[in-house]
Amino acid sequence: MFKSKLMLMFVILLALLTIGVMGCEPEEEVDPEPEPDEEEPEEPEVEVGFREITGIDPGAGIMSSTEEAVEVYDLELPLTEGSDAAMTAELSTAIGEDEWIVVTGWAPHWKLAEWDLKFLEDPELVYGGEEYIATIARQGLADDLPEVYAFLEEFYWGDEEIGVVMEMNMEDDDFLANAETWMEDNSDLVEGWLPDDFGEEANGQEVEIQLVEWECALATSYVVKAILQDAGYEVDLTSVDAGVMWSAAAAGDIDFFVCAWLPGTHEAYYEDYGDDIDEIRANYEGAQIGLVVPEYVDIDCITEINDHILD
Ligand code: PBE
Repeated sequence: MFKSKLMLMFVILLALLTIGVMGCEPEEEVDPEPEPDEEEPEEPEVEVGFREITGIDPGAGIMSSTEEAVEVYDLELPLTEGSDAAMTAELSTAIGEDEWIVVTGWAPHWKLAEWDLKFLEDPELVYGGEEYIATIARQGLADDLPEVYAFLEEFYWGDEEIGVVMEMNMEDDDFLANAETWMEDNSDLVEGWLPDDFGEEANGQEVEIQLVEWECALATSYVVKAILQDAGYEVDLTSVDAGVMWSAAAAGDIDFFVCAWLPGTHEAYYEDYGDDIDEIRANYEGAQIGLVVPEYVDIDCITEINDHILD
């Protein structure tokens, strides 16, 4: 009897000890099994591949280069037409949804600062090499508006400058107000482009400029307009198609434009109109065109596009 009592006490003690020891152990954090209804909703599968090449305005040189690329690389994708603004809107949507997209792209453009993008390698060099952006005038401008011409002979800027203006334009599309702000913030640089007593010959004379609504052209053209207006010129700046712009300068219907892409992108226009215009100078160097995809798109070369075609 006594023995069995002792035995019982021993068992109880052991049990207590065991509970005590267990209680000292750091509590293991066991994740509760997720309740089925608490599970993450399944992400819809992102389709990996392309349905089209998102193009821009049909008059852009990059559109004819891309038609050539479609032939040279036998690309099984249609090239769509649109505009620079529509193309960046589509880029934005696709990137927001991690979808694959391939666009006609170029530098300088704010899209390259806004998103992680890459140019696809172009082993056949369909898109050519480095381009420069030129200021093209009608013949006779040097005689008719010498002061304006003297300014255009100096006007040249780089990534830093055009990048700031494009960024301002991306955030707020009051292009003229942005150009005026930039001009005030960069008065030393602007002064350096201007002949002495700039504006002396202005007297409200009209200056006609055209542009195509590419971001780089908007930035450059509005800065030039702001500078001329500030000096007392009346500036008429209108948006047109690239072909219209080249032919208008050749016909002497406008004074100048600042968004010619040479030697490759506007080569066909140069062949047609080169003899009848005055190429003043490069206003930007180191431009590039090509096919552009977001960095997460898992190809690096145009030749890989056909491996990723969606029906
Ligand atoms: N771009 C921008 C133009 C020139 C400026 C490359 C779209 C073009 O392709 O003609």
